[in-house]
Amino acid sequence: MPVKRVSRRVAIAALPVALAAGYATAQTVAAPKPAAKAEQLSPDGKRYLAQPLVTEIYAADPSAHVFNGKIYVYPSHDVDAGIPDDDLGNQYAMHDYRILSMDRVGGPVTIHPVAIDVKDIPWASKQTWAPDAAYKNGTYYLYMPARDKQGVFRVGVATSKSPTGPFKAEPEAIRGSYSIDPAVFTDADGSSYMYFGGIWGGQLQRWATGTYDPNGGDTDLKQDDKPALSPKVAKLTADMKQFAEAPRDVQIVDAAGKPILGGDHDRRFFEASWLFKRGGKYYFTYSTGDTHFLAYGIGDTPYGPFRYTGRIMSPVQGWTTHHSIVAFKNRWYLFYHDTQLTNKNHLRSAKVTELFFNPDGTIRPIDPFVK
Ligand code: FUB
Repeated sequence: MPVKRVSRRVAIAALPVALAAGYATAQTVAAPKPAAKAEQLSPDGKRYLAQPLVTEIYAADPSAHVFNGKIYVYPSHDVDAGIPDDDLGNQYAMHDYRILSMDRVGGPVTIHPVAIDVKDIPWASKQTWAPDAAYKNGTYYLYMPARDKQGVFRVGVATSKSPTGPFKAEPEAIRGSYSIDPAVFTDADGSSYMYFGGIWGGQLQRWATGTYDPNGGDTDLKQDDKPALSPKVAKLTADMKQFAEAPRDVQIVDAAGKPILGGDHDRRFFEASWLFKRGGKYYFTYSTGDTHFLAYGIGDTPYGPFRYTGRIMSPVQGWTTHHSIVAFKNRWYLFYHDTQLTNKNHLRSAKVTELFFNPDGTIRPIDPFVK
């Protein structure tokens, strides 16, 4: 999640003072109130559709799940390490995870204490990026991408008896894991699958040949007339801690069944995989990265192929766009982030809005700004 081709960088606002603080205990904060009129406008004069879930910390890449009748959001915990923007994403210098929970959308949100810090992840060195979580047989699993000691992104797992941690990390990253943005989906038969990958700062292009090539930085840029680099999927072992198979390509195809090409930046996969099931169909959703769309394809199995179907959300404020989609009390919700509070690409706030489907199962696209 680098900053090449930044097209919408905007002025820097003052940071809320409370944001630097960590909390030793959980903190419940009031439901987001409508901000003052001036605050509701983006730097280019647009009015935000939703307000940040919390303003006490920065929370990005929100992976939402329903556990025990509540919504738990597993975000990246954005911090400002004072690192200037670069193409490798070093400015995204997160080092721990804080979990959010709520009894209802629009109600108070609890910010839980640090669930795990990078210093307690034996294999990791830095950059705890977009996580996801899962539950099985009384245990909660936190899936965490981070750079290993050699600087290569891997995905590891940590466990807890509580959805909010503290989590204990496995000593090693998941064998055969690489790149970023894990999303774990559990099907009705109890099988769980991890979707992952992200190009550019997420290093997926360095794995194009199947092994890590530290000089493989431009692979995706040579793909214009070839199938785009694919996100990956692997079934998880019964204990949820390893891949049960070698990762496979997630195929995203056009209406004719042909792979989306690398040059098709409006539709090709960049990062931020998510998968949900509705009406017997599997929806693979993702970010197109440099074109800033949340997009989706629909398939008949968890492995795909997924036929590109359209956009979920048009560009938010900020360079990155990332999301999750969850059903709760007979409604569907899109969790996403933007940079409303800071105008800095690496200091983001999680938001939520309701998601609606058309009778044919397609998604009604969302504009993050109110007209
Ligand atoms: O938060 C760091 C990275 O930014 C994530 O891994 C990407 O999906 C992007 O949101």
